[in-house]
Amino acid sequence: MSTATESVKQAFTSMTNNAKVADLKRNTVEVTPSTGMTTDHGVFISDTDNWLRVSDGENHGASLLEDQIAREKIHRFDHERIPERVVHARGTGAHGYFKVFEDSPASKYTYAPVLTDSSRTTPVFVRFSTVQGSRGSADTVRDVRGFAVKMYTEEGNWDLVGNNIPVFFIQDAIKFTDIIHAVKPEPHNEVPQGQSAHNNFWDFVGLQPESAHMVCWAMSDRAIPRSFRMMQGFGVNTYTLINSAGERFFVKFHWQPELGVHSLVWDEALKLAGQDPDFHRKDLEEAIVNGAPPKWTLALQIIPEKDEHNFDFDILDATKLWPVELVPLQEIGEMVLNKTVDEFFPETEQVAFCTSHIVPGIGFSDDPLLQGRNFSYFDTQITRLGGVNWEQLPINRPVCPVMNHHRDGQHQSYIHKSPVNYWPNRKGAGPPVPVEKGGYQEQKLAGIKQRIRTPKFQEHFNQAQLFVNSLAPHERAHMIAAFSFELSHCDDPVVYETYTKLLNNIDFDLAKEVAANVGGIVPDKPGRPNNGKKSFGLSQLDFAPQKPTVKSRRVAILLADGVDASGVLVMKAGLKAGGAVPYVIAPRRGNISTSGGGENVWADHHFDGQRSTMFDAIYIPNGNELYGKTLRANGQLMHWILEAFGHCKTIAGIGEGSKTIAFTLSHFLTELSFSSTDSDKVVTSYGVITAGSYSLKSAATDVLNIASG
Ligand code: HDE
Repeated sequence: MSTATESVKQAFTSMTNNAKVADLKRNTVEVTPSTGMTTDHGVFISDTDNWLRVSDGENHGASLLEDQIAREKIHRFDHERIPERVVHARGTGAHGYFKVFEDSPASKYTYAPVLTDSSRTTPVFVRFSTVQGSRGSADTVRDVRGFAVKMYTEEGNWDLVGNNIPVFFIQDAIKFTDIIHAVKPEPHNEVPQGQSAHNNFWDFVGLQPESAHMVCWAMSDRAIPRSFRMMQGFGVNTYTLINSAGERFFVKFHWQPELGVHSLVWDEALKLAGQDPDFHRKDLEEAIVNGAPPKWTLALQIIPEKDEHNFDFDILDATKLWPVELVPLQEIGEMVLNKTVDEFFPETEQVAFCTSHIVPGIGFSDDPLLQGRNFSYFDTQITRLGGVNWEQLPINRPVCPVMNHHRDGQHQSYIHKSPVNYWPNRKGAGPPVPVEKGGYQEQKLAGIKQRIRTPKFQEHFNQAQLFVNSLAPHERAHMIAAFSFELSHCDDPVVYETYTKLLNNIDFDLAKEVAANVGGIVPDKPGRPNNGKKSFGLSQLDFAPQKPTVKSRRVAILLADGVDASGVLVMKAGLKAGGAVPYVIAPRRGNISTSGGGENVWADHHFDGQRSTMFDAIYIPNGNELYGKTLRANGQLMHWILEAFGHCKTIAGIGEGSKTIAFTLSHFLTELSFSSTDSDKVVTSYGVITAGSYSLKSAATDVLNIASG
């Protein structure tokens, strides 16, 4: 998919001044053609194609087990796979950096240099993921997205392991096994893959109302992002910060994408899952190698310790967000992802995050979900990465020194030069010794040991209503469709009836519509009154990019023999100048003849090799009369136009191109009239409003400006 050459990629990579990337070089093997092939113990190999066997030269005899070369090759292959992550198995990652703004207010709240020192550039590695599916599942399924950030700070690694949704399904970590068992493929037949649309998930969430708020987010457009680059990230859990005066604050972390928040529409997501299961993975790589590195602003929500109980929800409850009207966002720095990985397995697969990895100046809260997570992440790596030394793996090791008395274990790769491996020891002050001010000091503990949930943890619907009330009409329509799709996939009436009943506690009209669609019991009165509240930042429309841009947007230029070459070249150059990624698509891949006998145009793909779903916009240039006729006789091309129109994408054309668009749309959508068939005019369409329409409209304007310029 990538249009950039390897040299562009390398040039870009070498621009990256990144301490972690430099550190990884210690383990990076430059594979050169002149390097002779060896076994793992370094002996040269002269034949890797034929197993050593007994033969008289004419007849094959037995293959010999003594052939170390053959045995090693097969051994190594037999053990290539490691367990996939028990959740978030499917993902992709990139390197980058985090930098604090010069006017960051963070030093009021923390002494952590990573959040306060604007002279620093902190290397990061970020892994985005889906939750439910296996490693090979599709990218565009309806699911929560993981947003895990590892910051290699000078004080040690800080892992902010977040999601693209600000709340979670459960309040207490002890329920994690249950929610994950319920959402994962069912145990008797391992169905479905990459979906929550099945009995067990809806059975569980119907009986566990604390999940109501998060379920609404998961049924919203947030769960089908257009790109990892166009979604927010949230730490979700409540952490703490401590400043140099010893004052403590509760904090929530937010990543705000520069490109705004955009989603696919469901039909696109479904089709892409088959047409291009790696759509998000490739999108991230394509943006980075084409010089459009994604960027996020890090913002904090801060609550002073003394105000902990001043809210009608518990600020330690991960099923609740902190409305920005009550706790405003404070922007403190930005993160840029500007380098793809060199090899997927040692970097993206072996990277291991732990919520318990924090640095001095940042602390935990008593959030019961976070407390459980702090146990789980370290623990799960032991199975997944084969032992306790997984923090020594190149991608996981800090860029600052690591020094302690931990020893041995499987895959120990450090050699410690010391006669003692315990503390205290007779060497007295000899290293390593505990230092005066280390991490993990600022813990607050109170209370009596009990298995309880406090009263505020028992209210589950207020914020679900807040979320639903805040959605734009099209977002609400998408949510109704999503609930209806999912519950239609549950064939047990107990399941869909229970859930539609629960929905009535959130929104009467929503519950009525969904129940009617899926065969639930349609309620005749609300389950509880609607609180009527709304909040900023819950609708995606609140995240229009500050500067609308076509940067990194994929544009398909559809054409056929007889096209006007200059129209194609001008448009391509204009799009490239704007940072967009144009592809030429024609009835066949290869040279396409142009009108007037000019230079041929190269088509990157044929009409059936790609689909409109893979692009943000389509453009059809002008050409000669025969060209126009050819276009209008091509059913596949019409499908491109109609499908893109149905997905509310920008469609533009000039001359015969514009005629073709108008012909197709008015032919198939007879209730719509397109007045502009004038061959000098540009025709555009973005149909009815849906998610992402803001950006698509802006993209349309930009494309047209470029085209007309
Ligand atoms: Fe995770 N989660 N989680 N989770 N989670 C894992 O750790 C867990 C939760 C999140 O790209 C596992 O290394 C528990 C919330 C991400 O490698 C595991 C609980 C949030 C990733 C685990 C939660 C997340 C994981 C599996 C409830 C959003 C992928 C593999 C108390 C803030 C990280 C691994 C990557 C991965 C446990 C809930 C985000 C099993 C027990 C809430 C992004 O340790």
